[in-house]
Parts: sequence; C-alpha cells; structure tokens
Amino acid sequence: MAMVVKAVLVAVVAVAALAQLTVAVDHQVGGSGATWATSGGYDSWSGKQKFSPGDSLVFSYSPAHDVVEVSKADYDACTASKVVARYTGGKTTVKLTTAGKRYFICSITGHCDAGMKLQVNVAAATAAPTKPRGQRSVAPVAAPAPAPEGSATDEQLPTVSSPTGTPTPSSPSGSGAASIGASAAVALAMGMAVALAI
Ligand SMILES: [Cu+2]
Repeated sequence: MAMVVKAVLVAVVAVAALAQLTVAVDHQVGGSGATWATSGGYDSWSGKQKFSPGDSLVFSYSPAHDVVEVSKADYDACTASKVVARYTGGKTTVKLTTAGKRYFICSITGHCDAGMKLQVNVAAATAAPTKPRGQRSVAPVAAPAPAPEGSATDEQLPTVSSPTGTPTPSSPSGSGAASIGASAAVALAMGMAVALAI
C-alpha cells in the first residue's frame, strides 16, 4: 500500500516537473510592481529576462501614455512611422507568440527619448527539435543472406546418434530454463529492494 502511494507521488512530481518546463510566463514590464513610464530602464530589465514563445508582456501605465509596437528602425529613432500595433487604456497584455525580436515605444512626444522604449528577444523553444519535412532518408534494407540449405538447422539439432555416449538425464533445454528462472527471481528481488528503497 505504501509502495503504491510512493509510486503515485513520484509520478505526480515527474508530471509537475514536465509541466513546469512549458508554463507560459507573464512578464510585468520593468519588473514586479513596475509601471511603463518615462523613468525608463526597460532594456536593462529585458536583458535579464528569458522570454519564450507563449509568454506575455504586461504593461501597466497611466492612460496618458500608450504602448506602440514598432519596427527596429522606429525603435532606434524613437518614431512611430510604421506602427505594428497601438495599445491604450493603462493595462496592456501583449502575447509573444513566436521567437524573434519585438520593439515597443510610447508614441507621446518626447517619452521614448526619455526612456519609454523596450526591446525583447523571444528565444526559440528548445523542447522540440525540428525535423526537415518532405525529406525521407531511404536506408538500404539489407536482405538476409540466404543460409545454405540445411547446414544451420543440422548443427542446432542435438546429436543423439552417438553409439558410445550414454544419454544424459538432464537435457540442455532443461538446464537453460532453470537458469532463466533463477535470474528472473534475482531481478524480482532487486526490483522489490529498489521499490522499498524509494
Ligand atoms: Cu508616454
């Protein structure tokens, strides 16, 4: 009974550890409790974060500001000539769906220059290695070499036609079965010992 409980616990811990690897993270922009404001410092914050596809950016800000996703050129120049998306209202969540770099500024005049700019680098997921599609490697299938007729099977047959030899009471197959049974018992005993040790 206790062994069953332990086994269930081990399974639960293993599943939880696997789930931990793929959980999506909401990143409060600037850090926990921080706001999107002219105080700046967002790139030094984002440089220390690990962004993965599926994560989100959470902007908390005064409605006097906005959040504008822009190109790298606009980010560098603090302009919003090519707006990817514009968000207002004081609370914005932007999902980071794919790997790559994303750029955000506040489009209010002077705010980006004052430090309201953020770039994030979303790292590619490492869990699933990508396989090239449509490319199937054709491994040469080695045909089994034709055995010479009769030679192999004849050697495997026990020779019982020896006129001088006395037939032994224990057949080879009998001793083989006995040794398999012994090793199975050892394996079972070791398995039980491991289960009890957990
Ligand atoms: Cu602003």
